[in-house]
Amino acid sequence: MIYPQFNECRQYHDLSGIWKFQFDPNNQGLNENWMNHFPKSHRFIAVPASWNDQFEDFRDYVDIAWYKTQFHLPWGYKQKKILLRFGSIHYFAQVWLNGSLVGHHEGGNLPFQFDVTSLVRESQNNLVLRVDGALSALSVPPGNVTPHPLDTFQNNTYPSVNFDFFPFCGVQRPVFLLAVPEHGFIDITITSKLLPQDNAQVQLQIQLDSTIATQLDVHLSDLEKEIRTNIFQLPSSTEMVIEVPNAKLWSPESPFLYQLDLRLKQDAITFDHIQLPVGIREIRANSNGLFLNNQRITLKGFGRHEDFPILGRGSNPAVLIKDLSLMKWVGANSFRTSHYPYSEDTMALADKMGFLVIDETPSVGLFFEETGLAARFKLSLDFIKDLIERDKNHPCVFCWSIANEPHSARPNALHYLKEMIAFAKQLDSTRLVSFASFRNYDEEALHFCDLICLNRYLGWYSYPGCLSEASVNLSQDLDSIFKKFQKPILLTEFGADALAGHHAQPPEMFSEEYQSLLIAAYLDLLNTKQYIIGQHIWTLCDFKTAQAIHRIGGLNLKGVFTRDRRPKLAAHLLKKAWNPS
Ligand code: BDP
Repeated sequence: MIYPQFNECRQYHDLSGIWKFQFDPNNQGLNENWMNHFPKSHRFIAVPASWNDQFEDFRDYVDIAWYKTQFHLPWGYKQKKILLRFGSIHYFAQVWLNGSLVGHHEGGNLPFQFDVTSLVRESQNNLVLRVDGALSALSVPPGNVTPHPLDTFQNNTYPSVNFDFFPFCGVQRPVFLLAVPEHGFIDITITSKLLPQDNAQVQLQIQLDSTIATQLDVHLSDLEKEIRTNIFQLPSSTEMVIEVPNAKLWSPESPFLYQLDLRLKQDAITFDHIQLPVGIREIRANSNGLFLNNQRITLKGFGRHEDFPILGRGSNPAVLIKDLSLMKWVGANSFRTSHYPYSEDTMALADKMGFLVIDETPSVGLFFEETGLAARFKLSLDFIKDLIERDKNHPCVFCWSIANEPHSARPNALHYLKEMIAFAKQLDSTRLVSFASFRNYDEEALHFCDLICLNRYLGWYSYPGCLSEASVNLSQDLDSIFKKFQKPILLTEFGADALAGHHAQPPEMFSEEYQSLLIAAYLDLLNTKQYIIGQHIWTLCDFKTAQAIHRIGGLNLKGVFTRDRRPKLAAHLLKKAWNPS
């Protein structure tokens, strides 16, 4: 799916703003034909943003709600193919345009689009959505599931979820009306390869509808030459290699992006045009470490959440800039999109600002066996495919994470994890594949990963308050895992809750001092181990969770910044540790 472009051939119109909105706790809307007669008693809602924090009375509501907006077809869109594109709706969406059902989509964090050319009118278009936020044993992530005795964590939360973040619902990313050429580019895959003597290749796989095209022009910025191809020789799927002498490589320190322009022409007139940034870089991992462009690199960064007061999980450019700037300020060069795909803006900005990203699917809290396994497995594969299709051209993505902390003690888990990892590798052989594990050296699925990602909470959930015992045990734990699997290890999570402004001497749990000391102790230990390729602190900022006995104020306080992005002591410590003068 090509990200919306704005040029002489493709346009988009952002439908974000204030929409009409109606909660539907009794599931009346379908019977009462709300797609044609939206209730007069409706309230108003901001799009994009989760619905939970916009009102005083429905914060914990994770069920059905309806949205409505109206739009006119912008000038110039009439002769084009018209698509409606949704960046993300959580969790299940049904879409009606002018009373006709256009389609539906399951899954809260990936884009989907529908061709509405035959339904759209020049004016007064009514767009209505029915959004069901409920999670179940059949959804990914699952929710409202009774914990299994083999599960380490027995979640008892309100709302009931199988993970540790608030199940925000609604239209959480922008809705675009797109005008695209009727015939044109369908998909582009860009890969790059380093060659000796600073040369490189950019490889393109282009899928197009060549019905009316007579010529394809390819241009990579900074290179003198334009590649021109006679389209009659091209099948609808074609490959092409661009030689790049003295290539400028992409890295977090120097995130150089070439610009690729692809133009489809009919009799010398351009009728489709795609522009994409291209970062040339190569990544590999082995027991000696992680290598970017043949140089060993150490990852410093965070697990994060898309989370902010009032917006919930709604995307907002200012919050995004703030978060990536805070990470640069601290000296980070990497983050993981824990525990779901982040906005497309996030990925584009990570390319530009220089972050190496572990791109994670929404498969968090996955369990194996019991009700709905087939449905969860199918969805997990669908989401791997959709994520790779969406993000495959981003140089920032170096690793796909197919799950966070799957409950893999159950007998069936190994088979399913193996299949999921193999599927990701089959779709993309140019990147690493892994998942974040909370288990020990008995996690047999680590055999299938290119890189071992571990989440560890010694000094917090185990050895609470006891940092030296935590360090000793962590050290043994890591050594035994490396000994068994002989693969590089990244600590994808470690940290401690700290209530901002709460201090203690001697340090104790929940104080800023204890959080800093725990992080410092981990960094000291990790820096002594050659097989450790990096450190991701859990987390960048405090974030909202479901209510639970261990979540004061419905917040996970492991942020080194508060939820409103103010630094705790640990942020200053990291800044020193990651920017040695
Ligand atoms: C880890 C989970 C993460 C939680 C964290 C915690 O991966 O989502 O927020 O624990 O408890 O196990 O803080």
